[in-house]
Amino acid sequence: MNIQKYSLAELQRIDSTHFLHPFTDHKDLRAKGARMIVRGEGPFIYDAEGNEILDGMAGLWCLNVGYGREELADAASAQMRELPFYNSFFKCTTPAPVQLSAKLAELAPPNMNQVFYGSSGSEANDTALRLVRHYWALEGKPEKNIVISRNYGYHGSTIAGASLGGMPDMHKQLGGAVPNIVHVMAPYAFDLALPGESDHDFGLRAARAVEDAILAAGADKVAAFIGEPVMGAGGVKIPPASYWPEVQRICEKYDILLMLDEVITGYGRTGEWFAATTFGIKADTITTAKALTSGYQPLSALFVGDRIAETLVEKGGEFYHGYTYAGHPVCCAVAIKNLEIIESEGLVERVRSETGPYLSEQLGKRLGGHPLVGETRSVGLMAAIEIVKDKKTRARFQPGGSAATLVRDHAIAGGLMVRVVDDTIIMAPPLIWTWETIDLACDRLVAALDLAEATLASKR
Ligand code: PXG
Repeated sequence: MNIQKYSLAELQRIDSTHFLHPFTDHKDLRAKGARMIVRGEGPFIYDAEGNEILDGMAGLWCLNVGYGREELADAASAQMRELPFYNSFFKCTTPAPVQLSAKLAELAPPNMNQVFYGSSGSEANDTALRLVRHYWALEGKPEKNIVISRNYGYHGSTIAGASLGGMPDMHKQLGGAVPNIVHVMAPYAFDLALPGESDHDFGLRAARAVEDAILAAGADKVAAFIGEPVMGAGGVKIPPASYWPEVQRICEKYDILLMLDEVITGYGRTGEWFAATTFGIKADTITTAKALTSGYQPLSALFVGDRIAETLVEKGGEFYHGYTYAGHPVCCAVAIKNLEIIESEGLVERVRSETGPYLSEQLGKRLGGHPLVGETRSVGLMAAIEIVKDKKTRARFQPGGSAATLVRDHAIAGGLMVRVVDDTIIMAPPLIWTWETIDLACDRLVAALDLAEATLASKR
């Protein structure tokens, strides 16, 4: 788009007048105007004032292959010229989603051989919720329909997504959530572990909260448990190693389906194609979106495990659910090319054996000793930095979130885009980051922390 036609101030005025942004305080936006990003190249984004910013958030957990990939533009353009769209309803199909489905079945865990497409993670989770309930109805147990989810979980912003998620502010605005969803504690050791409790014990305790919820409701009433392998939007909360095996054991014991939400962790972020592999989880559904196309096109794929898929086929009858754009050929063509790039450049292996371990080490070495840093943690290229007032007691500055926001603002001004959740700084950069990019990000994080410390030291 030719922004030269407009001044930045004019674009910002039009933006705040006509564009209702997601998750935004609109009064605040009108007063201050939005940050205008105009271009991307490799790991960098550029704003309308010409600033180059290292994108520590990959767009919004999306651009695993980075910006400026001509091949993806070419794939979209070729598909648009040949067949821009045809639906996949009424026993019709098109080649691109067929090819993509075969590729996805090859990459996914062994029991995942079918996918259901949508345009977003929220839609895919809506499908997943309907599907697990439909599964139990087909199995003659329609009363088995409660889904257990977790505080801090994020599963999207449709009514089903927000109901599944564990964000109280979102629940308050729902005007009535989807019924029969129960929330349990998150495996967030930094805030929730008891004094002296080991990570291992805390992980088991957090998993057993799932069992308590099953027992409270009655196992014959519980359809499924849903969780992100690593909570993303809730603050990159990485569970202790003891957590997922115990959750798995509990789900198996009570015959509860296990739904994984890998909208953020899918396609290499944790150093495996899916975090199910990183954490050794065997799921019945896996929700994916975002990095499936590296965000170049809106597309979600819900993997449906053999157990559910076989029941759908064997018991027959129509599943009354689907979206116009399910299996959109342009989005699928871009996804195929995106997966090819991830594969041919060895990005997943690079995260697993090189950049992931290096990021973890550098965050610890260079930031861990800083007076504002309570903890650094990461898995693959997904990281969190806890900002505290007191390293020993883990007390936070007040009001909550203000200290991390200050650090974030300094980071962005210093050329590094990061996100903040409460008092946690989070990062999820493109998988093309190298050791040098990680060094640059750490330089900018240290500078931002020092600038924030200069203001915050007097408040201790
Ligand atoms: N599940 C997970 C785990 C997600 O992270 C969704 C579902 C919903 O996807 P869609 O495509 O419907 O947005 C997400 C999305 C943030 C942020 O602030 C995170 C998401 C979306 C918007 C903002 O970190 N994650």
